[in-house]
Amino acid sequence: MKECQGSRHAAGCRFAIIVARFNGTITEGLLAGARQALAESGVRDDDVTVVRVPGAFEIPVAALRVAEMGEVDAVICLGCLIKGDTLHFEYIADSACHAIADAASVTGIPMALGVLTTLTEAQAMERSAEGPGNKGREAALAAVEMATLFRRLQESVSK
Ligand code: DLZ
Repeated sequence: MKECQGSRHAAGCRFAIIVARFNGTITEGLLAGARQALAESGVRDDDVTVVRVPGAFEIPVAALRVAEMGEVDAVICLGCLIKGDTLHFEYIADSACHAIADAASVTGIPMALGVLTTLTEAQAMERSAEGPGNKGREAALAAVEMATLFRRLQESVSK
């Protein structure tokens, strides 16, 4: 029997990070956490492409386009939606999350979801602060695991 799982070491893997500019203070914190986690996983800076988009709504189409180019092992999606007084939050959160999942399914490229959906700015600040609870970091680690899993899977089944 063969078993296969990803690793924490992703040297040689290539990643794209799609980051929304909306709620920029928060998303820059997520980006810093993601970049740090990739560096700790042995990923070279040259193997990381950061793509900036206006808001969370634009993340999926950018993720899809990058994945379709076939040059990355995984895509990390970073954004921040904070609940306001209108229904915008629900619409954007729902469509962004579904479309990111669809983009991953259609392309077969793993996409890590690092889009915060919080009730308050304080909750978003907490989840984008430096440290182990940073959700950009968590998303990057998931991307590392999936990227390395898929590379190993390729080796394992082609033996
Ligand atoms: C319009 C909007 C609103 C109200 N809230 C957010 C938000 O909390 N987080 C976010 O990333 N983007 C927000 N946007 C912008 C939309 O994502 C999108 O960029 C615009 O509707 C233009 O398509």
